[in-house]
Amino acid sequence: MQTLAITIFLIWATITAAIFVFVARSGRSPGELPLKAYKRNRIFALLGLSMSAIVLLYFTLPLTPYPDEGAAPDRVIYVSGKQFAFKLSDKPISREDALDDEVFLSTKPIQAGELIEFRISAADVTHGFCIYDRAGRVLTQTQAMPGYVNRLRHRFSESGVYPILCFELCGIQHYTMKTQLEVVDNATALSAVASK
Ligand SMILES: [Cu+2]
Repeated sequence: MQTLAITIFLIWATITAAIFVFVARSGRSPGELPLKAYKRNRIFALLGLSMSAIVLLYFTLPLTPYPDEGAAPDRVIYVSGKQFAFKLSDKPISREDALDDEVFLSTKPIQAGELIEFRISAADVTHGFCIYDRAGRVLTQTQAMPGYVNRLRHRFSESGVYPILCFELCGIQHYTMKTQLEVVDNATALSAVASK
């Protein structure tokens, strides 16, 4: 993935540098401005860009999280960030509880496949709420901001323990700001209920 990213970056950087060199060189001998050709090219450029934008939107819009927006979530989990910890709860978290180090909150395990809506806020400064998979790849993320509730929807396809890390440099101990989320299979959740 890193190799792909650096390759794409290098290709774009080369194209951008080539355009700069071309423009810088063509500016040396201004000559007569061919007004007719300039106007025609401008229309072609506008049409070309508009068409590319429409095609790009057609292929990428369905990939955004919005198609889930109409559905009611199976579960709502409240999240509050503070320097330097996250609190997750099945009930809304008051500012006092968010700031109190003695108050411990937790959530019931999530079932794989459920549509989860995280309602994320912060008690002091802006933090990031970033869920990783076990391989260390980012699954989804948003900011945790004081005074705002950001909604983040996600469906965990597999059971497991998912690390959550702060994604925003929020202070000197930012790197210690982490928690985790347990996701269980439907079968495991049902047997846990049955054994009670
Ligand atoms: Cu942080």
